[in-house]
Amino acid sequence: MLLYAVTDRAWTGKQSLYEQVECALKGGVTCVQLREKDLNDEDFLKEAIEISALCKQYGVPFFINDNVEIAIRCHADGVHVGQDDMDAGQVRKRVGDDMMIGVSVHSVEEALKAVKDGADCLGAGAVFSTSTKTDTNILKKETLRDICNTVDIPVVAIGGIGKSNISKLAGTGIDGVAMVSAIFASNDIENECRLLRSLSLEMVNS
Ligand code: TZP
Ligand code: MG
Repeated sequence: MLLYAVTDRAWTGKQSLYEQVECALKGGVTCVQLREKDLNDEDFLKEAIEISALCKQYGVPFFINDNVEIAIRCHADGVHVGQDDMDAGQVRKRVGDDMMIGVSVHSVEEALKAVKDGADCLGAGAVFSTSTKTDTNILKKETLRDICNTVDIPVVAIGGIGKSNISKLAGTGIDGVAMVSAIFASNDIENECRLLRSLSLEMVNS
């Protein structure tokens, strides 16, 4: 959970998403979430099967965002749901005990409910302002700290994180950082991830 890459095809072109994810894996990301907001199910599943196999080669857990059925069909390691998606308790019933469930939370209450519903990890944010997701508010650092102090499952911060501000998250108790644009908008994803990984490690250990 140290360096969690969340995909976005907005910056594909020179490279396909598959190639971008491979660069991220070579650079040392420790988790990959395939986040597709506009793809039809057939293309989403095809891509999920390919990227799932790629992540397996690198021994890195692979999550699907939102779409529980695609997660089941591609044998993902996990599925990540937001507060507006299928309720985590329902997801647990659908996927059984073997698949990890990640849940987006914005408060201690949501975090506690997610744990009760069977979540394995939490994404908390947005910790900084971001243009990648528009329907999100800034989560106070104190709230992030409270969430981390309250639950005993891994918590990953998300939203507007990049190399210039990772260190500001030190002391919050998070287990790692999730990023979209800092990784996928980079012109050199592999080296960027190498740097982000070492900064993340420094942050969680400080
Ligand atoms: N959830 C909360 S903020 C966010 C998501 C998916 C977007 C994060 O994107 P970026 O580019 O790392 O700010
Ligand atoms: Mg969602």
